[in-house]
Amino acid sequence: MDSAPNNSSLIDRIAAGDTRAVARAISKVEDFSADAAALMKQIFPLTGRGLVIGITGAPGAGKSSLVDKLALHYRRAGERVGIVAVDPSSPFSGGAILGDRIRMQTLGLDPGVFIRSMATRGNLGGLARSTVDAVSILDAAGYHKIIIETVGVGQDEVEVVKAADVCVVVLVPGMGDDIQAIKAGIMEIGDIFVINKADREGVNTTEKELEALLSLAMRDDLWESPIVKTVAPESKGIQELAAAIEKYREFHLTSKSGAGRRRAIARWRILELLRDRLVAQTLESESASEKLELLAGEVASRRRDPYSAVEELLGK
Ligand SMILES: Nc1nc2c(ncn2[C@@H]2O[C@H](COP(=O)(O)OP(=O)(O)O)[C@@H](O)[C@H]2O)c(=O)[nH]1
Ligand SMILES: [Mg+2]
Repeated sequence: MDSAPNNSSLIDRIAAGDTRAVARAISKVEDFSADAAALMKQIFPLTGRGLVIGITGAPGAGKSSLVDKLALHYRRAGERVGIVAVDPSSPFSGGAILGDRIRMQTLGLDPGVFIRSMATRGNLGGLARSTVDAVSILDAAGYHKIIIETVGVGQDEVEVVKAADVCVVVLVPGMGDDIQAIKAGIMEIGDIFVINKADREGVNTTEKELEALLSLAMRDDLWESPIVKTVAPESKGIQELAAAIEKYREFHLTSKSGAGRRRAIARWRILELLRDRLVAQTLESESASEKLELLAGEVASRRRDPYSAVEELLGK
């Protein structure tokens, strides 16, 4: 069956901002359905207008609360907001966390807000790719601001946030041991740092520690990442956060390093897609999937090494 006419009407509906079409398109990229590649090719020329904001941080840091209030802030300015929550631990789309469900109920009633949870399906991975594709679909649908919420733990999530136009790292007072983890990975990717739960004790100490850390690391683009203190449930600091995001957007668009970053993101997207494609192609047939299971058993029981297992899969 020819899927092109289907796609073109779907594209038209996405371009017109039809939320049901948007939801269907995102399901297609999540499921890696046969016509997803054709769809994304048509989506591409419609993208590049919205601002993509990545928000990351430890579980419980207040990311969802911040997204909630930030989205409200943008809605008051008349902007449409798309939200993509990446939760690799949740096998359900819809999000299993109570706070997220409440958020979905309040914001979700607003037709100017689109909320979607992404979760890994099966063992083929592809979460990073499908998330970035979902962002493109929302961009094509004319959402002015697209916010990605991810837990800053896995490599995939860090990559996804790196693919945003602006990366916001959320911390809380009294980080203690956390600061080590932060140094290790997430620190370099923050364009803006938020100390949320600023109503708690230790906020000044944390700010000083963070300032000290940031002063050690000079960025290539010479941007000095600001620190914004927030109390999300009370909407405190949201205005300042939005202003910092806007300031970075202006800086990013005008600086030379902005072009370099866009190129790095483009390269990452191509590689990610290539990786997904090759894995999918290699494991396409049922016999290959069975073979994977067989090989996994052999490697686990040390009868075989993983390198020759890969050669076996590729060589069929
Ligand atoms: N005291 C205080 N609690 C907060 C603040 N922001 C969020 N919380 C609470 O912290 C918990 C986790 O928030 P949530 O937004 O779900 O965090 P997430 O896991 O990072 O998305 C919830 O109970 C929030 O109500 C804050 O600024 N101050
Ligand atoms: Mg959350």
